[in-house]
Amino acid sequence: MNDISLRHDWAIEEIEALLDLPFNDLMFRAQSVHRSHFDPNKVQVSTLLSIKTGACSEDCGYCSQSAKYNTDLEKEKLLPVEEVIKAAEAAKDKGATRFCMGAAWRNPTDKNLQRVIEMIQAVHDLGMQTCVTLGMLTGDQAKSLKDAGLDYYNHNLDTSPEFYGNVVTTRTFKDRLDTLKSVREQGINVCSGGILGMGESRRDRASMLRELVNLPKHPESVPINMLVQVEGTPLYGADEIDSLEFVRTIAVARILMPLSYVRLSAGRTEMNDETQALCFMAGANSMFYGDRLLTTDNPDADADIKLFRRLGLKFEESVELQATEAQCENRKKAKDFSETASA
Ligand code: SAM
Ligand code: DTB
Ligand code: SF4
Repeated sequence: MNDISLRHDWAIEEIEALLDLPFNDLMFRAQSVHRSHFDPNKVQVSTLLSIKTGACSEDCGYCSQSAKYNTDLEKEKLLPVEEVIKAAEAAKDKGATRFCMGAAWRNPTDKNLQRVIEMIQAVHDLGMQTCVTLGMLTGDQAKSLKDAGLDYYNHNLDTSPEFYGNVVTTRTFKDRLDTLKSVREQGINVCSGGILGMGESRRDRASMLRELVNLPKHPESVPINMLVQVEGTPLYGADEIDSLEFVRTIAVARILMPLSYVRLSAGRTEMNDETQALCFMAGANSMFYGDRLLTTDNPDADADIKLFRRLGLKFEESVELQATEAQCENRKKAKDFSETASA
């Protein structure tokens, strides 16, 4: 793998041309890119936990957690660290390698951030990769997260800059880019993607992908969510996206960002197995695993295991876990060796 072929100068017309390809040609290109950088039968799995739920000051039109909409959501204050550790242990037992903690905040206060840092350290100590999504961050806050050992920060662009005003008004598209910049400057891995099925056009999808690919460095993780329609939110009742158009967008994300993990994210409960299989064929190699997303349902872990068996897919082991196991093995060998040597 090398960086030489990675481009950051895509024009929207070039991306639209990819989205317009005959389906078979697009899938072939996406598969070829995927296979030259990844094992096509391995999928990285992350489990989500909402660590602070609802009562959010923002007006993101898709979100169950905004205080502005009446969505029947049970609010919850920032969880105690012990509760988060229990959930992370359960996720690890089920095979998740990354634990992703989400908070319904516009931005964290420094006091709240302190507790999140304790959570990050505790989850890291379980041997899992850590990810948090806490809203906008200052440079100093990003630095404290880096110092705490955070692996990934999730902050989505959500949609194209052109469509953005139809979805969110309480923070700007530029605010999002600024947060991504602070995260990147601290050397934290970036997880950033968006949502499809909010009434955007194909050009908007191309434009959102252009924003992601033309960042100074491609995000390491690119979650592609299908809108989960929540009753009470402004986007409830939006025109659903055609499933093949969703697959096309995944394929183009794979072609544009060959070394990134493209995550088939929210919306799997509403997809059939065949659509999900096409997403994996198109180059998605990551997903959320576990019965809950943040506030809405995800397929049961058992259903995902059955699907993986039918498709011959395997969970990717975390690089960290492999390293820990290799270290244990080496330590064991060293111990055995010194014991035989001194006998
Ligand atoms: N409050 C923080 C923020 O907005 O940055 C973090 C949590 S927020 C729930 C994380 C992301 O989840 C959003 O940016 C959006 O892309 C995605 N999301 C939220 N609600 C969704 C829905 N109903 N369907 C699909 N994706 C959704
Ligand atoms: C992302 O792109 N999708 C996740 C995660 N990042 C934080 C969140 C999906 C939320 C779906 C709606 C809900 O469960 O509230
Ligand atoms: Fe709040 Fe995040 Fe939901 Fe927007 S997406 S309303 S910031 S929780």
